[in-house]
Amino acid sequence: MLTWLQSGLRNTAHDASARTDALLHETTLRLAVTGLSRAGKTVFVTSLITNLLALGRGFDTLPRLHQRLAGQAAGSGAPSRLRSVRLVPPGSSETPLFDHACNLATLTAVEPNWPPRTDDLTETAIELVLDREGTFWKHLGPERLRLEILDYPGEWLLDLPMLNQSFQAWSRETLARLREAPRSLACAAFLEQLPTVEPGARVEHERLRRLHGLYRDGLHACQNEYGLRLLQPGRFLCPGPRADAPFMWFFPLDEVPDHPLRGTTAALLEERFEAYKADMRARFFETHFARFDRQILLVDVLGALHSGRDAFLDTEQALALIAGCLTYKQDWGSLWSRQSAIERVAFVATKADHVPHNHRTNLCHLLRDLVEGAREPVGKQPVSFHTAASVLSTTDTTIEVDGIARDVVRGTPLGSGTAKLFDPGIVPAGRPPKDFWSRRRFVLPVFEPPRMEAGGLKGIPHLGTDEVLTTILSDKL
Ligand SMILES: Nc1nc2c(ncn2[C@@H]2O[C@H](COP(=O)(O)OP(=O)(O)O)[C@@H](O)[C@H]2O)c(=O)[nH]1
Ligand SMILES: [Mg+2]
Repeated sequence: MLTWLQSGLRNTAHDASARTDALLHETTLRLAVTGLSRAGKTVFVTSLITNLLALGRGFDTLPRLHQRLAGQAAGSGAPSRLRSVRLVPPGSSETPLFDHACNLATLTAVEPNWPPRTDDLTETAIELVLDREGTFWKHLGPERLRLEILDYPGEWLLDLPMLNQSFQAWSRETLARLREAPRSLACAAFLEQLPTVEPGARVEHERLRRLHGLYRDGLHACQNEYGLRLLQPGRFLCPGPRADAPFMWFFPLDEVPDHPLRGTTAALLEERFEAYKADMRARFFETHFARFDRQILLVDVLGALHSGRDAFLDTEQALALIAGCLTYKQDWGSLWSRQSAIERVAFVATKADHVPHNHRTNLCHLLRDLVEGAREPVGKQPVSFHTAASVLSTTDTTIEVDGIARDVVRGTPLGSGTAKLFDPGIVPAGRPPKDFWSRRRFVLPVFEPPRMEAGGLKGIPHLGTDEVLTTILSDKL
């Protein structure tokens, strides 16, 4: 009994001292990274962590950050305030761990490849130990900046407006959109079967499950075959955990009555819709989204530009919706009562190594136009715009066409083994004019990542990720 009491007291004293230490010496920031699928989130986080760890080993992998930490004396070889960097070992969190080691191993393999697809929220933490600035504060000893990095699918943010919608309103809005080309083509099988479902009839479980499958397949076809992005519900595309539980088996329904009778199709689908909203609210919006301090939003602007007009306009609308979620406090019911506002947002056009150097400024202007044109003004918190390539996989070069110099990039298409020149064409500095779409554009190639030292100890070549990080953290460095 005495030993138990002694150990209890020791633990309490230890906890209190750890809390005081954290209060004095530790700053924690929850840094969320999102973007629609294939925007480059996994690669971005892998590159950032690898380069932070390499910076801690003394390699100048993130020059902007290094400069910021060396302060006035930067450039004169002055020591940076950074003492060390480490990945914080996982504790007992319920959130799946971001698999940095596995992603890095794939990128730095003898035959380098891109990390596998992910569609769930994952988390990891990295700790920077920094000398304090100013003679007085130095007496307190070094401080720790703990970055809790969360990678989550941007598709989930597209569900935010659904939280305030009834099943009836959502169905009406969704079906109106679905009946327009090219959605109507991708969802033809679902739209053909929908009239066979009678909202007031008794539930036929197998038929409803089949219709749900057709709706879900239709959304996938919208994304994969037509490059469309404004698709709901987001978890039908990026399921995350509990992907196939019965509450997910719904689809939009024509003519939903105001108060569907129990036991009817409309009542069951409405019940599932409400259960889906409650689950999204509890598992994501209130637990994670409401607690982010900083947000990095990655956008594959070039990918959208090369997918044609319909895909581009749809991505633009999805981006407007997401940007609105991040930069505005709207009346999303009780959600915001638990939210500490996102303090900074960085918008990043990714995969900028697909275009040569002199096109990257236009790319940044285009991103800004897409976001700021969506809503005016963009919000109260600091917002910044960047272009980046998390893993620089090309080199810039110039060729001559009919006596005129043209800037292009050189890279090795994945699996081809031979480097090729790639001319991506003009990147417009704002929303493209109508005639832009009549020009022929080809699908952007997937380039092989560059050969790197196994383990990435010296870091990963990149473009601009240091600028993104330094901007989003500047007030804490
Ligand atoms: N060339 C190039 N390709 C990239 C870069 N970042 C991502 N990609 C490509 O985009 C794909 C999707 O990236 P990923 O990080 O998995 O996207 P996520 O779905 O947002 O996590 C990768 O498999 C690569 O082919 C980059 O910096 N340069
Ligand atoms: Mg991913």
